[in-house]
Amino acid sequence: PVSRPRRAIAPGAVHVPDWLGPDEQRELVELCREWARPPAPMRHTLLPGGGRMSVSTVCLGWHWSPYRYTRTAVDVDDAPVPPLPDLLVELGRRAVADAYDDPAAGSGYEPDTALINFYDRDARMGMHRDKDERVDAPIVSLSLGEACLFRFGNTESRGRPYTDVRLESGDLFVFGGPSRFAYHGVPVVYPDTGSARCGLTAGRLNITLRST
Ligand code: AKG
Repeated sequence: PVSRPRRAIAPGAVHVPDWLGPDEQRELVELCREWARPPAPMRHTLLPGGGRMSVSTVCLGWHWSPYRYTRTAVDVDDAPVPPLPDLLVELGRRAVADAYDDPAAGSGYEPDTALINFYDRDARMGMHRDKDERVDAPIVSLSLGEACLFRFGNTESRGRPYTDVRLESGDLFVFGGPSRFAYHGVPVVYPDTGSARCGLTAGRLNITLRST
């Protein structure tokens, strides 16, 4: 297949379609299945207001229990959180270097946490900002499985202006700098868009790398 062109969505926010090849996608899907296992398995995060997130999530490195990071999975039986694998740190560095076309930005990137979200076809993520991590490091996002609508907004409000981007399996999205605190969300996962090529036919996985 012909790769689609890399696109700047906003200052500091870049979409790189087809960034992961099919072999890398399959390897990551397989690893996500391992990471989702006990003792701190993938679960629906409970929000302090009483809500329950529709995505299910597993954390590596540090555990996100809204709205802070902890060393153990405080809301999952206080289980130990697996370390962030070197493979993801290296992938994050390559992602930042490629997205910004800047090898130095890539080698300076030090993620210490991954959040892995699984979306079934009814899952959504409301517009929010990633505010619980360092401001000076970008967020790296990798998509696997079914395609979704990713809404990338502004830093002031959940509303317009925003840009709607279709994220497909293998796509990379990096946002940092002036876009680091932009509101973003996933209003819809497109059903029946998965392919066995990536090892995940139903649902969508999203891996975000972060520096706490
Ligand atoms: C988050 O984990 O904070 C996200 O916004 C995930 C976005 C996505 O699933 O593409």
